[in-house]
Amino acid sequence: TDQVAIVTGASRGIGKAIAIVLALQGAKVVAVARNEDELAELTHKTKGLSMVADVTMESDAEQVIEGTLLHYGRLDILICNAGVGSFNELENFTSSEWDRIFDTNVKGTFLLCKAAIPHFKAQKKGHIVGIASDVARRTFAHGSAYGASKYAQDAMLASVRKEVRPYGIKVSSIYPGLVDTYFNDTTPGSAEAEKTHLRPTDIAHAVRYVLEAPPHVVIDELMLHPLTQEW
Ligand code: NJP
Repeated sequence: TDQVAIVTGASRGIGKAIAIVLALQGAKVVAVARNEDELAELTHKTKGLSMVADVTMESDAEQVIEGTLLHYGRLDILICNAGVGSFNELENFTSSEWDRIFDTNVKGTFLLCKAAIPHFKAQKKGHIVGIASDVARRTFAHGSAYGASKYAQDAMLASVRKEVRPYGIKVSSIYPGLVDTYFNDTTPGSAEAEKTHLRPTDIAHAVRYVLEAPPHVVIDELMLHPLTQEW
């Protein structure tokens, strides 16, 4: 397809894999993140566009949507993937770490959707894909900040799904289990993770599947886990 897709958090991990898989499918990919060098390396592969932007900033979010429309003249798909997490007992979280997690995961998704939806409504077409988490559906010790942010992001997108459906706009949420990325300052590629984690490309193929649903079908939710993960 020649669809235009914005992928946030595309410099590494899951977002990078999504950007590459969509580009291989023929999409024009707009890769968004803060790290300019990693983005440049990616767009060399995707032959798409990259935009240095911080999803927690309203002006950046607006510029991503406007810049995409200026460059390609259209926008079909928004993948809200940028996200951060860290894990601790509640009383050990600093207020600023709490804010960083919520600003990125919740507000970042809000700001990108807010900027894109008027455009999707005007064209009576569009697809928002949120990379949520299985922890939007379960709780665990040390997950108060991250888990609460993912429940919030999930609830927001579930509400938005009902708001935009009358305009022919799809909202799909993907709930991965453990994925081998740079998340929470880890380094992918360890022998242990190979046995216990999904790969970023597993999530990218789930995104591709969701996007390929026929026009009259919307896949609202898709959860996937490594076979070895208990949850
Ligand atoms: O993490 P990582 P993942 N503005 O650290 C970007 C969810 N998830 O791929 O800005 C713009 O490798 C950052 O780029 P940069 C998770 O909650 C994961 O695992 O240059 N971009 C980088 O490209 C998250 O929603 C697992 O630093 C910002 C990317 O985000 C999504 O998957 C399990 C940004 C993070 O890459 C991708 O995470 C699960 C900002 N303010 C859900 N802040 C898992 N890994 O196990 C960060 O269920 N980024």
